[in-house]
Amino acid sequence: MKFSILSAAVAISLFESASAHYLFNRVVVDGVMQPAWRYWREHTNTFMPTKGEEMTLDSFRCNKGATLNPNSEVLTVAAGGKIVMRLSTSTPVVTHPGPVHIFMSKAPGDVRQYDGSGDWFKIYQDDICGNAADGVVDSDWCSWQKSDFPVTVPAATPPGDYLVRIEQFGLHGAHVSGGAEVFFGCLQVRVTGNGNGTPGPLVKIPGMYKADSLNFNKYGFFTSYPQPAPAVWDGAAGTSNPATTRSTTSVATTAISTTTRTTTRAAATTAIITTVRTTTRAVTTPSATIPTTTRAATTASAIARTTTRTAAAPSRSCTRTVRKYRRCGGNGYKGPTTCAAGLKCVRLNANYSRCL
Ligand SMILES: [Cu+2]
Repeated sequence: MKFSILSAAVAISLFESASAHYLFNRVVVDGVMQPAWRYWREHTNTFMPTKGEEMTLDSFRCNKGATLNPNSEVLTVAAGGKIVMRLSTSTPVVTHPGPVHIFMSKAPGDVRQYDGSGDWFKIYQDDICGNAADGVVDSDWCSWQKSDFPVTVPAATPPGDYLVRIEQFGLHGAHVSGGAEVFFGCLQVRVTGNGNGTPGPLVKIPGMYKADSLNFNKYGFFTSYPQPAPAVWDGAAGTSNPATTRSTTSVATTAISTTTRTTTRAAATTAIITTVRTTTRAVTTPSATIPTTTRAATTASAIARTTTRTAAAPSRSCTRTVRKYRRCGGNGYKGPTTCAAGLKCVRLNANYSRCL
């Protein structure tokens, strides 16, 4: 039964592809939605996703075409207070399965003059909120069909100007190497108060992800998502910097279930990635009842992850071809237009052509 549901999900997603993207450009203050781009670092990438090698460029900080604007506005928030980011009213909800992450980076002075080249730390992440025991489906992701993304600025955040960057992944194409889509943008925030914490672990953007860091096969059976580094700041002391590793190990106190999973994926290139993952989780402290700030210290959750490349990835070609049933043309489409070998780009209507 479950298997046929998953198969149906695969079939549906082949048709959904590029048709429903989204853009973060609103903020809700005291329940009132602000005008488009108010307090944001405005960019020119509209609702288009960023993928693969593009994640290694400076434009991965605040998106393509984002420029410093001395006339833009800065949102003032007290440390410990809440920020509510919202999607554009023309792209109102998240329609791709994947996690949400929110980062901050302190500006040396006025955030309107800061390019985001300093250190970043994570203040929020989510992944699976639905019942995952029988396998995760798209609607189990916390951000699925959501338009508002509230986050609490940790109370220990030192006062000053910050870029606050939200990102959401579309993992429907992430089974192909470099195929994960990222939707993101930066808010300009001034934190007040007298927080004296040491945020960390710290990462740089770009540098946080490689072109293939977000590879993930959502079409297999899975019950959890291996979040990429960095870990969420615990809101207290800083930690040493594990920015480039995805391995996290913490001590489990009362582990009662152990799952070992082995997945072998052939990527679009000839690279073969073998992933062995062991998850040990104590159920005596349901993580849902533990506040995010103390979770790292108290949940008995140990994840050890080992990734072994059995073949080096060949250099990627700049020309991408479009797979069967995927979009290849139509009004407003900016993606690749060449279909994979043996397929033709067939026009369905003025707005949509696909490879058949
Ligand atoms: Cu998409």
